[in-house]
Amino acid sequence: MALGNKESIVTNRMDRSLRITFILPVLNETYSLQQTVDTILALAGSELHEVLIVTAERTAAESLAVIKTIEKQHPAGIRIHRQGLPFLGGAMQEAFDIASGDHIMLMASDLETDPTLIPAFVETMKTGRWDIVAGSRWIKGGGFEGYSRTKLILNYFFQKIFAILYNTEVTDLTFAYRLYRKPILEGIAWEELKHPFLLECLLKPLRCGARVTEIPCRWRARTEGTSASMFAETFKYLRIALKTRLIPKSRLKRRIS
Ligand SMILES: Nc1nc2c(ncn2[C@@H]2O[C@H](COP(=O)(O)OP(=O)(O)OP(=O)(O)O)[C@@H](O)[C@H]2O)c(=O)[nH]1
Ligand SMILES: [Mg+2]
Repeated sequence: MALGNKESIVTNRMDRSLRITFILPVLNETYSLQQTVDTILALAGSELHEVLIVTAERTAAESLAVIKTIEKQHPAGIRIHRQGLPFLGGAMQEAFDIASGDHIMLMASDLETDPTLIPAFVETMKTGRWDIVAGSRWIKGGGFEGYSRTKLILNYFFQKIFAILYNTEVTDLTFAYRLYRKPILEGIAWEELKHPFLLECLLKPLRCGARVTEIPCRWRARTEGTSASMFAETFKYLRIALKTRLIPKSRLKRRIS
């Protein structure tokens, strides 16, 4: 029996590969990075377009050695980029610019973004009309393991403030585990170079009208290396949230000269 128009559109969306660029920024991970890449390659199947590993000048020699091994193990599908801009925000801004897939998966290589959840992101993106599928630690099924108490309390209140400011039902605006339709990121004028970029890259698309849904994720503290995020930077999240809320929509996009 021939499919009706509506049914065939849905079937096409399910069948078509998302062609995902998985962005993996790396500073000091070794086995966590290897496990992240292995899991992506095992689970992403035909949805995979490329794994884009972003390194910095200060990426540890041990991590660079693991990256070399990964390149040898998987000559196709792995791309390495040495960032020019500084810090995590700089790494992500450049990765957004050079990613060549149709979708972008924002994640980390320290296993705090559990790679076994990739199929849940893919399925949610394929079955809804979403621009962004975001991981949330604050909905049923999500959570934190090994997060500091002070950070947890701050995180709770920040989420509430951001949700009110942006009049959104999104419950986790700072967890950088998200699957984006690439066009929703294109042309946006980014400014943060450090960790608050992870908030900016959800708030600016939201202000541009992005349709966002969430899936539950459990965050588990890394078992190797250290976080590069500075507690003193925490209040910069408030600054970018306020600034992004107040600037006119016309200034959210880069000017084309
Ligand atoms: N290329 C690159 N990667 C980075 C940089 N800073 C952090 N990363 C990587 O980005 C990922 C997330 O960074 P973390 O510092 O763990 O940040 P976080 O988990 O959001 O912060 P916490 O909640 O404080 O742990 C990790 O895999 C880091 O190795 C950077 O400047 N350049
Ligand atoms: Mg981390």
